[in-house]
This record gives sequence, C-alpha cells and structure tokens, in this order.
Amino acid sequence: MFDKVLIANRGEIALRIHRACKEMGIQTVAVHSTADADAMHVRLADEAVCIGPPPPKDSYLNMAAILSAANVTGADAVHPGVGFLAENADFAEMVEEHGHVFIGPTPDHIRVMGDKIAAKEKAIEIGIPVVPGSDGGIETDAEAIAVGRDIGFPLIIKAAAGGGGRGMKVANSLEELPEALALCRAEAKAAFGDDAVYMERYLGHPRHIEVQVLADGMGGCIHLGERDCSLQRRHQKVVEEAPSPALNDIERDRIGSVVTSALSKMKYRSAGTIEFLYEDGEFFFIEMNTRLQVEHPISEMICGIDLVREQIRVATGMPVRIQQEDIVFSGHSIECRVTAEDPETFAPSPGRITDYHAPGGLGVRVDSHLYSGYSIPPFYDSLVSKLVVHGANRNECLMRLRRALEEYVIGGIKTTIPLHEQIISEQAFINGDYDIHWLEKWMGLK
Ligand code: MV4
Repeated sequence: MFDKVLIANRGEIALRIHRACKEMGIQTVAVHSTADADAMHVRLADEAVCIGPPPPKDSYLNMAAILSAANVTGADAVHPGVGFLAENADFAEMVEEHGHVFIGPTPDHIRVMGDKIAAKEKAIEIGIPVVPGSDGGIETDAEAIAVGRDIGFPLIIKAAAGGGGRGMKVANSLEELPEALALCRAEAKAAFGDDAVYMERYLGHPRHIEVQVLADGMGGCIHLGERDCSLQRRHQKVVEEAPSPALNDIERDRIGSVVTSALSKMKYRSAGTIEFLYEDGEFFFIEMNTRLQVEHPISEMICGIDLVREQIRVATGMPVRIQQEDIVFSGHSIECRVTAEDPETFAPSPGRITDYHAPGGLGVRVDSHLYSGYSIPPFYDSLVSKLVVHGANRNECLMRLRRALEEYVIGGIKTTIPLHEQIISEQAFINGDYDIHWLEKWMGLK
C-alpha cells in the first residue's frame, strides 16, 4: 500500500480523498494556490505545498509545480480528484514518468475516451450500444447530407473534442444541415482547437443515466449500479439520485453486465462512469468519464462501498476484491449540489461564511469543506457542499432530504439550498417523472 498520496485538487473533493487516505493509514499531501492557504483540505493534510497564484492555470493546472511537490514530499502516488487534471492523459503520463503512481486509468484509456469519436468507436468495439449516427467523423457537406438522409431529422452534430455540453448543434432538416455543420465546426475550433465533428440521431426527451464501474486493469470489473443525473441546468448537474426511478431490476442488471463485460474486455483500470441517454426503454452510450465523479457518493450509499478506497487499492496493482454477486443494492440515495450562487439568478456569491451548521442524523452525509469563518475564494467552481441522503426507499429518502435541507445553515453568502427545497417539493420530481429538459423548463415557468 502507498505510504503517502498527493491530492492534486481542492475543495470538497480534496477532503473526500483525504478522508479515504487517512482511513487506510496513508499520509496526505495537499497542494494549494495562494487563495486556498486557509482551506480545509490544507488544514487537515499531513503536509501542504503552495503551488502558485489563484488562477487555475498557474496552480491546480500547473503540472510542473504539482510534480515538483510530489517529488519534494516523496509521495508514492497522485490522486487527481475531479476536474482540473483528472482527465489529462499527458499529466497521467508525466506522473508515471516521474516515478509516482497515477490513481486513475492508463494514459491511453484517458486519451481514447477524451476523443468522442474514438470513444464511440471503442464503445461499439467492446459491445456497448451507441446512438445511431455517422461512422466516425464527418468531413464534407456531401457526407453530412448522405448521413442526414440515412439517420433522419432532427439530428445533432457534436464536436469530437467536446464534452460538458459544449460544441453541439441540432439540425431539424436537410436545409438546416450545412449551416449547423459550419457553426459546430467553427465553435469546436474556437473552443477546443479541433474542428472534428460527428453526427447522431437527436433524442428529444431522454434521461441521463450513468453506470458506475470499478476495474483493476486485469479484467476484473464490477458495477455499482446507475445514477440518474437528468436534473441539470446548462449542463451543470443539480440533483442526482440512485437508483434511477425509471429503471427496474432487470434493466439494471442488463445494462450493468453489458458495461462490466465491455470494460473487462478493454482491461480498464480504476473508477469510471459510462454515460447513457435513456429513452423509451433503450440505452445509448454518449461518453465515458475516466475519473471519479462528483456524484459518486450516492452510489457509495446504496452499495455500502467506499469507492475512493477501492480506487486507491486497485491503483497499487491489487485486483478488485468485491464480487458483483456480493453487492447488495440497498434503499435510495439523493445528492443535492449546494453552490455559492443566488438561487434565482445563479450569480456567483463568494464571501465569508458567518454561520455554519450542517445537518446530521441517520442517513445524512455532508461532503463539504466549509467551516464558520471560511472565505470562499472567487476563482473556482461554486460547489460548496454535497448534501447526500440515504433512505430505505425513495419516499423515506425524500422526507429525510427535506428535513436535512431545513436544518442546513450556511450564513453570510447566498446558496442554492432554497432552490433544492423547491425542486424536491414539485410533483414531477416526487413522482420521478422528469427528463434532461425538465429542470430548465420548470425554472422558466416558476
Ligand atoms: C445528445 C442529446 C440528444 N441526442 N445526443 C449534452 C452533453 C453531452 N454529454 C451530450 N448531450 C446531449 N447529447 C443525442 N444524440 C442531448 C444532449 C443533452 C443533454 C444530455 C445529458 C444531460 C443534459 C443534456 C442537456 C441538453 C442536451
């Protein structure tokens, strides 16, 4: 086992990884920008290294500074967390070249899944169902028109280098196609420096359902069920739940075994997530995330598995020690992403926390780096807390979530707690009857 792990991240996720390390008897090294000198992850870590000024490109994305912190502290391994360098294949490669273990997949797997065209080809190769569409990239208008006639309208054009919802254009007819293609290409070039695009049938009312996996790089692979992440605004997830209210046990087992046998074939290593659009009873692969995800705790809650702990274990070269048959999916879990934003306008609301009281009690988990007196810096992601609740069933989970939101006090800044209270009181949400467009439509109405 590792003696010392460097955590190349900040905020609640740095804390989450620190906690897993301490429970495994592993020493932790925090890295931080000058804006984060007083952050909780820095306070709790065994050692801390300042890696640069506030802008992410000068600190949390500064590979040379992070590698030198790993070298001077003698860290055995580097955990990238989520965001920042977590899906940067070059960083993973450099970590290993410098003699540390990268707690994540191989650089090759990160690279393949980072290119959406290559990822889709890989998905087809290993037997995962994909959205019908172009066979690889689209080069010319003539090719686009031929594919358009074939798959029909509406269709969606996506950037190969895209992700997180950027670089997509919908075309409703053959007439709209050339302009949509040109716009998508231009946007992709400007945003990612790569104008490669591909086409897919446009699904009008899907849910976003993703399957959590853990694999050991030697063919061992298990799944921790699915998460329904359909409640999002501008491609930012707001509320997630596990299991999905839309699936039954048979569908869950079926998609779970499709995914685990595929990733086992690929010899995938580490935690990973396969994202699907789910519409009219069918799953369509859209992307794979080769990292831990923000919403991983809801899977942990229903499976009783510490995913970060297991991710660290497989990074040392050990096989996955949990058998699929031994995973018992128990009850229901919901996560509310609490951000430091105005709940009406979503304007950022950084500043000093004057009062802090987190909810507690059975089935309530708060993953947050906040404390009374802490000042939220304005330079980073607005996520300040994940309120994660577990109940014996969905109704118990909802009742518990409601009382936990009522108990939660975060004084001095605006947060999205009131928005969460409203969402979970809506009949459509209570019924589990929502798709990827529901939240934005509802916000437009209220
Ligand atoms: C789609 C789609 C409909 N049809 N692909 C958006 C982010 C990127 N990961 C994939 N996205 C979509 N791909 C086809 N063929 C609709 C979306 C989409 C979406 C997907 C998941 C969660 C929220 C979304 C919001 C708008 C559009």
